[in-house]
Order: sequence, then C-alpha cells, then structure tokens
Amino acid sequence: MSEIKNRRELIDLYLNFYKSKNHKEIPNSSLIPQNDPTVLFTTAGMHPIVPFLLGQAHPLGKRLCNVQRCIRTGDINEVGDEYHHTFFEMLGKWSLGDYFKEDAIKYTFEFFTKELKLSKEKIAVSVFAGNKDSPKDEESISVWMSLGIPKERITLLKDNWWGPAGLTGPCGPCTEIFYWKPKNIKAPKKFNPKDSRWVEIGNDVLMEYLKDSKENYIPAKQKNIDFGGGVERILSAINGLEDNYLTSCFIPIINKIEKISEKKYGKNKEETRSMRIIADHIKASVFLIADGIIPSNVEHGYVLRRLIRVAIRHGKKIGIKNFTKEIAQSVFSIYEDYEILKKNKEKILEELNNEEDKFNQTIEKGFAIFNRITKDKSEMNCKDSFLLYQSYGFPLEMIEEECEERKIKFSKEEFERECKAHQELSRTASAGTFKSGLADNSEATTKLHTATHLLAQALREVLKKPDLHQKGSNITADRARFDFNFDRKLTEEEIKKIEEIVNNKIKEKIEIKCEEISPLEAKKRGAQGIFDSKYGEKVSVYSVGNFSKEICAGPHVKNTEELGKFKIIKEESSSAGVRRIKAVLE
Ligand code: ALA
Repeated sequence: MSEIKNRRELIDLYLNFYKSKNHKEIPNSSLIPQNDPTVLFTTAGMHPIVPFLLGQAHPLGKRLCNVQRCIRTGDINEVGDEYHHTFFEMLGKWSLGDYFKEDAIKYTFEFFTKELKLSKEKIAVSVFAGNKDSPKDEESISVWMSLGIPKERITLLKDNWWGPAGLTGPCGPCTEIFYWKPKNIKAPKKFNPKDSRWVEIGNDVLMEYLKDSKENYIPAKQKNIDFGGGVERILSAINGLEDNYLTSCFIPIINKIEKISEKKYGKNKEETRSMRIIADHIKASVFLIADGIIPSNVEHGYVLRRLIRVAIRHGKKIGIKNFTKEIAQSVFSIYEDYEILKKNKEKILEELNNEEDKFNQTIEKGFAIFNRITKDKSEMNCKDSFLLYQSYGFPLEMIEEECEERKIKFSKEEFERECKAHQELSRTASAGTFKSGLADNSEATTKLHTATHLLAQALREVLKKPDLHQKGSNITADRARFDFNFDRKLTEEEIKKIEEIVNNKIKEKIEIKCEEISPLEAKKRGAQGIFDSKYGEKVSVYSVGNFSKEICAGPHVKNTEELGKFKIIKEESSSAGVRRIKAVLE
C-alpha cells in the first residue's frame, strides 16, 4: 500500500497519472458556480464543465482532469461523525465523447492498484442494476471481471445513478469502487455495500443520458465519463484510518482545537463531535470567504453565516471563545497550494472575526433576555422562546441546551407550532399589505405573477432550453417584466407560439396548487428554483397542473382561467446572455 499521507502528494500522483494518459489539467474553479443559478455551490468537479459535457468543444481537448474544491450542504446535519464534511476536494477525470466505460474503469483500477498500490483483494465495486429508464449495466460488469474482480465482489444497485447536478442535464448510471478499510480484519469474500467498513473511494459516472425538464431521459449524442473521488476519503482509506479527521486534511486543525480548548480529541464523544464540526465549518467558511462570499441573511451568505455560527456554538460547548481566526490559520497551513487563500488571508480573518463579534453580542443580549424571562420559572413558554429566537436571533439549539442545563422545561414541538402559527400570520399580514398597498390593482399583480410561471415554462419548451430560468422579474399592475438566460433575439414565430401555449393553459382552466416541502423534496419533484438556499427549511412550491412547478413565495391565482388573455408586448436584450420580455394580461 502507498505511503502517501499528504493531500497534495496524493493530488499530484493522481494528476500526473492522468496526464500520462493524455489528460489535460483544468483549473480548480470557484465554489460559486458561474453559470448555473439552480445550484448554490459547486458540489462536484463536473459543474464547471457542463457546457462541454453537452457537446461544446473544450479548448484543452477531450480528456481532462483536475482537483476541485466542493461544498455540499445537503448533509450538513450529519457533520460530526468520522466522514461527513461540507467542504472537500474531489479528484476528477473526464472523457468528453472520447473513451467510454472500458477505458474509464481500467484507468480507475490502474490508478488505485498500481499508483496507490491498493490490494486487489480489498477492492469491491457496485454497478447499475437497471430500471425503467436504463438497462442493467452488463458492460461494466464484464470489464470489472476482466480485471479480476470476482462476481461476489460486484454488487448491482438500483441507485447507482448520478446526476444531473441541477434540474436538467447530463447524467447516467455509475460504477463505484470500494476499499476494505480495516487493517487487521480480512476482507469478506462477498461485498456488502451496507457494511461501512467498505468505503467508497471513487465513482465513474457513465454519462449516457440527458434529463429534460419533463423528467425524460434522452440518450445523449455525446457519451462522457465523469469520475470523482474524495481526497479526504482516499487518504483515510490508504492510511487505514477509521476517521477522516485524522488525515492530513484535518489534523493541524484538530491539533489547534485541542491546544486552545485543552481537550483531547477522541476522548469524549460529544466533545469530539464538536471538534469535528468546528474543524469542518471553519474550513468551509475560509474557502467561501476566499471565493468572495461574506456572511449575510440570504443565499450563499446565509449558509456561510450558519457555518460560522454553528462552529462558534460548538466552541462554547468545549469552552473556547474568539477562536475562529486562530483555527483559520491552521486551515491556511494545510492548503498552502491555494493562491486564493493567500491572496485573501486578511479579508478571511477579518470577516470571521466580525461575524464572531456580531454573534457573541447576539448571544450576550440573548442570555440577558433568557435570564429575565426564565427568572423563578421552571418552564419556558413557547411565546417567550419564539421571541428569543425571532427577535433576538438566539439559536434554537442554544435555547434547548440552556433549558436542559438549568432544568427548565421546554417543548420543541410547541416552539415549532408557534413558529408555524407566526409564519402563517405574517403571510396573511403581508398579503394584506399587498392588497391595501396596491389598492384595486392587487389582483392584477397576482395574475401577472402566475402568468410569468406559465411564460417561463412556455419559453423553455419553445426555445428548447430546459435550463432556461428567471434572471430577474418586476411586476406592476400594468405589466410583467421577465428576464431570462438566452442569447439571441426571439423570432416573431417563437413569440406567437409562446403566447399560444400560455393562452392554451389559461383556457384549460388549470388549478394552481401550493405545497410546503423541503428544498430537497422540491428538487426531487423537478421544481424550478434555487434549492439549497435555506437548508432545513420548507419552501413553497406552486404547480400549474403538470405544466409548471416552481419554488416561489407567491401570491398566485387559484385557477388559470382567472388570467384572461396573455400578450407579449416587447422582447429585447437586457444584458449579455439575458433577454427581457414585457407582457400584459388583457
Ligand atoms: N460527479 C460524480 C460524483 O460527484 C463523479 O460522484
């Protein structure tokens, strides 16, 4: 087995291997995707190359490789165990319509067994089992067998499928490679993917399909390979470690936390969990600030704020305060190869410090109120806890923890009920403001709002652009203005067709439904919009029959028949790559 301990050594070995197979290295891009507003963050190496996966020629050719920084907020609540992270690095390789399954699998196998010298006896793989959209992947099975992987180490899985990363785009079955981690226990003959001692170290996505906005899987003209392998996991596997936080990707941070908290990592379960959360979240925050994000209450900035604040909360649990800057220094020491960290060092430290100060003040104020409202009480009522949370920004987790410590009764269910009641109240209130503020015209605006949903879907269909989305919108009582990503003037014929589709939907008298679901569920159901902006929270998804489904705050009419007649009055350029439509309802 390889002696590699350092992440950069692993990355260099990987890149050199693929360069020797005629791959060209592409840059490690920003964590903020440049051309894809349906996702907040770069979650895999393939994000920046979607246009090339779709057929555009890449200036560096058909074989690419890189290491890409990634953020996944999807399992943020899992962070705290041995192997979940929000920030990680992904090794990637791509074939853009060049080699396919056989070579992809052979390269992957060669890298792991020859370069990293992993024993074949400890390798297992999974292959796509087939479903209604795509058949069982027989070819991958025979390639793995030709490489000497026995049948009982090849498992067929229905969910061996990857992508698309956003709502639509390239995707396909995948084949994953697993490694048996324990050093002193022999790998079982038969592979059981549920046994967590088998750890996934790489994934070859065999991109044969394009998913459209109607959930159809269309065979792609260009078949691609998209490989991804997590640096932290691979390092941990090749070093026989049961815990990614013990690899060189984390150990300097963990050591720093140990030093300032005077606590030992691994000794106490809860404290170890807090240390991991601090290490992960501060690392992710450092990289986000380097990529231009600052803490705020919306979108990327909101995620950053949450990461920093959760880290601070866990700092409190292990008895440390004003630590984010110091932890950040240890992040710099691990990632010295990132120019972007060097360049933005001062800014990163300043932003972390500011946010920590702000949050400390919030907590201080919150504690004063907390003490006042719980004085001589054995119970915290839901109105008070809601006030603390909503008006003073005191985190719910802290309310729970403080109540527990002081033996004050607190019901999370009642708190959540109160939250919900309040949400409904404020919704009604804002609908009220809406009505009175716009006097007689509120109805007109509501109608135009619904019409823009129909317009967006009609545009997608007529322009055959499933990834078309809203770039901006402004609605007055007289007209709707809708900006979208498209790079040429629409023809008269296209405009006519769009109007016709919208008007047909109006005639069909379709009911508009609203559901409150999680962003993840919204994504699963194919809704348009931004998904992981406020993880954990519910979003409103408005559906117009099967025609349109969008995350939106509303308000909307109840049935399309209320809309009247839809007409486009202007189509013009708004900015580079963005067109603007003005439309009315007559
Ligand atoms: N894009 C693939 C993944 O993230 C390789 O697993």
